[in-house]
Formats: sequence, structure tokens, C-alpha cells
Amino acid sequence: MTQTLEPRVSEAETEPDAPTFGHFIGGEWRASGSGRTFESRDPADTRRVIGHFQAGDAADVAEAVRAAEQALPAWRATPAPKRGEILYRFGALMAQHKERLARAMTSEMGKVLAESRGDVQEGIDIAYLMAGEGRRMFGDTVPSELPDKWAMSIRQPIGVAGLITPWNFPMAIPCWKMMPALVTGNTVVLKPASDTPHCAVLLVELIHEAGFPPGTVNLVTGSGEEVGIPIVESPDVPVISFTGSNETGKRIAAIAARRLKRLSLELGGKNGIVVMDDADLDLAVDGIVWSAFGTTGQRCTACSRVIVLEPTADALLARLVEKTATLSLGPGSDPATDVGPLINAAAVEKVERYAGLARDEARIVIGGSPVNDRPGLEHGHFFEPTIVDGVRPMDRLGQDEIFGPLLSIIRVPDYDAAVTALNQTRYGLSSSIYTRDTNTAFRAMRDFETGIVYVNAGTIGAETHLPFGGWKGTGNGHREAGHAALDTYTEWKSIYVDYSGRLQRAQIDNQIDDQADEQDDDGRGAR
Ligand code: UN1
Repeated sequence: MTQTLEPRVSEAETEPDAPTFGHFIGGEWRASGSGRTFESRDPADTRRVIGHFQAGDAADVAEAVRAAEQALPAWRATPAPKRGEILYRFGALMAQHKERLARAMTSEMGKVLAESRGDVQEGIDIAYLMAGEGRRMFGDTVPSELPDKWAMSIRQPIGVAGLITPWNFPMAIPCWKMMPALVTGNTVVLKPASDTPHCAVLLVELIHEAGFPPGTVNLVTGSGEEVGIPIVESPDVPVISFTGSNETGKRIAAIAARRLKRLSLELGGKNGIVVMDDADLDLAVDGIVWSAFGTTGQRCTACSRVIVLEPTADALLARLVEKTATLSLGPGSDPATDVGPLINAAAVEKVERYAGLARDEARIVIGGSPVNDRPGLEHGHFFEPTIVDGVRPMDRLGQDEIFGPLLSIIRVPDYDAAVTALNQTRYGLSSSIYTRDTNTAFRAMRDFETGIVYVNAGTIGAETHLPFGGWKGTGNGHREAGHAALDTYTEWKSIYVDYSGRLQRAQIDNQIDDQADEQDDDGRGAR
């Protein structure tokens, strides 16, 4: 069934009847073949329905993949600078609609408005960066080892890119994936998280308005099982980029491996901040609180461990508790709010489980409970910002990604113990050190086993023109953002042009070695 639905920009706050949104396939808004829909609700007040979205399935995915395949020849043949211009227009449209997009994001995902604006801005930044790549997209031109021979490498698109994105950066991350995929000449099937389909619909409306040809970007909403897995399984989707949990990442990797697909995984983190004795404690407290409780701890880069040298630990903890006590919990749309809701009920239960563990095995110094009895918060997924002292590096609290506002304090005797604790995790996304000593800072830059290291700043706030991604279990070696993102979406092609007019043999005809000279001296001739 391909009933066309007009996209309707929702003002969910004011609209009593929540609108219904379509998949976007081949340049048209469509209902799912099954006719089923699902709801998205405001996590700050779950009585409020943001909209009804198509519950896609394998048949919808197949249609989207076909549309993306059909759009591919013309799109890859479009000169990259021209593709870049359309990306630029998309970035400009996002900038023009920044406030509307940010408000819709806060309604659907819950993060505070200033952070939603930041999320949109991150989308704009990557659109502009990748628009520039349309005129750059460097390969190498290098000298050949043989005379009269040209050697160079170029990037070429892979094909249809399947992009599976999370709810925590519901606009930035789809843009991180779509922009490099598109500028390099791939077409896209996007499957956004089921908690934030509206954010994806709003982005795709602007994609359409910016002038991407029909079929270049296709959106299929629905569950991971019914939409995500069929995308990964499709033999016609040769490149997959996924951001989400380790569990799902491993499952995707197993499927992708069977088909030898290009796969970029951006998975969990257990990011730590090391605080040395010589640190500026006020600065450290600001960075820790922002990194641990900003976005309600729901960033891959969020700080969930503070590794502090014992002599400084009590002073740091006292200041952390003091600052955390001032944080105001509430809906992200309220300008007074510092910490918004968690995304859904399952997230609250998960943080609650870890708070239970903290009660048994360590010491909760502030917070520790869900909040559902305060006026205005009864219908949302709120949880108190929580700090737990006395955590040991190998405790579950010190090891598991919690993805909520729960911060563990780990006390260590010295720098070496801090490095060991920091690195003793299966993840390796972001890390930070607070110190006034340049030597210690440089040692940390060398010793921390993470894809991102901050000095005298928290663990969050990566900028889009540097590679983003992690070591070890955080991913599979790929990077998003920066030039590095292009590697996910392109095949390298090395090209040799021999204009000598004769057979030239690499590694053979260019050898001038002692043996050859000796043979010449013997009069037997080397050539
Ligand atoms: C994420 O949480 O997956 O560095 C992305 C940051 C943001 C991106 C986070 N710029 O915190």
C-alpha cells in the first residue's frame, strides 16, 4: 500500500490530535504496507503524544532500498561539488529552522532546550563541513617508482548506506551519518530510534526541501527488529552505520560479517575523569557535573567515573555534592531546568537497578531515586542526579554503561593507579584529566586508551571536524565526523597511468642494487 501522506509539522504542545507521519520513500510520504503505526510520547509528560509513526517492516525496507538503488546512478554521477551545494542548502535550512527543530527535539527526546539547540547546531556543523568536502575529498597523488608513470588514489561511493541512529542525539547523529554518506555519492536508507521518529521526520522534510533528488534519502520508521535488522540483512545495502548499544552492535556485526559489509559501529562508553592533586577543583567540579548530568547522563561521552587521587577526594566530593544539590530537575522546555527526564520507563528502571547496587556495595552520597511525586514531574521519567562514593574500578558500577545520571567516585593513590583504573574497562570513547602540570597532561594524552582525550575540560563536547569514536569495545575501528568519516562511506581506488609506451615492471625494473652492479662488473649483465 502506498497511500501518500502529507507531512505535517507538528506543534505537539498545542495540538490536541497528534498528527500521523509517513515513511519517506522515493520522494513521497507513505504509509507502511501493514498499515500499523506506533506513538511517540514526551518523556517529560507521557500523557502528551507527539505523533503517530509508521511501524515499518521488511517490505517497507525493501521498497526504500529499491528507491535508494534507483537514485544511485544519477546521484553518484552528480559532481561532488554540486552534491556539496545541496548539503550546504540543507545546513542553511537547519540554521533557519533551528529554534523550531530544537523545540520539537526537547518535546520528543526531553533534553533541555539549550542542549537541543546544540544538537541541531552539531547537525548544521557537519552539513557545512561535509559540503566543503564536496570540493576537497582528497586522495593522494604521489610519484611513481617508475619513469613516465602517474599514480593517484580517489574515493568512490559504495552504494546504498543503511543508517541506524539513536535517540540521544536525534538530529546530530543522523546528520553525522547522512552528510558524509551523501557528499561521497551514496544514497541512504535511514532508520531512526523508535523513541525519536519525529526528529527524523523533521530532518527529512528539510532534506527534501534542500533539493536532494527523490530516493537519495529514504526514511523508514519502526522497531529495530522489524526495520533495522532487515536493513542490515539486505544484500543491496553494502554499508551500515550504527550508533547504539553494544548488544545490538554485536548482533549487527555478526549479520554484516556474513555478507562482508562495510560496518561502522559507535557503541558504549564508560568515560572517566581523572582529578589530580594539583587540579583547579572549581573547574573540575564544573566539568564533572556538566559531563555527568548534562543530557541526564545520556551521552555516549557522558562521564560516569571520577578517578580522584585520595588526598583530594574528600574536598572534591564535598564540592561535587554541593553543586549537584543545586541542579534543578524538570521538563527540558522550562528555562530553569538543568536536568531533563530520561528517555523512557526502561531507562528509569535501569538506573534504579544500579542505584540499588550502589546502596548494597558502595555509598550513595546524593540522589539515588526516581522522582515521580513532585508537582509537574508525576508523568515524566525523572531520576535524581546521583553520586556514589567508594566504587572500585572492577565493580559493576565501575564497569557497566548506565546511560543515566549516576556518577561513581573511584579513589586511587597516584597517577599510575589512575591510568590503570581509567583504562581498565572494555570501552574507550572519551576521557579527561584535570591537572595544572603540563608534564602530567602530556602523559595523560599519551596513556589514556580512548578515542577522545580532554585536558582541563569534561568528557563531552566533541567538535564535528575531528574524528569521533572510541577504542576497544566502543566500536570497530571506524570514526565518525572529520575527514575520517569519509572512510566509512567510500572505497579507495588506486589508479596508475603508464605513459612510457613500453612495458614497465614495478618492483623489478626499478631495482638498482649492489648485486646488480656486481653482476654488471662481472660482465654478465644485470638487465
Ligand atoms: C553521543 O553521545 O553519541 O561530544 C554523541 C559530545 C557530543 C556528541 C555525543 N558532541 O558529547
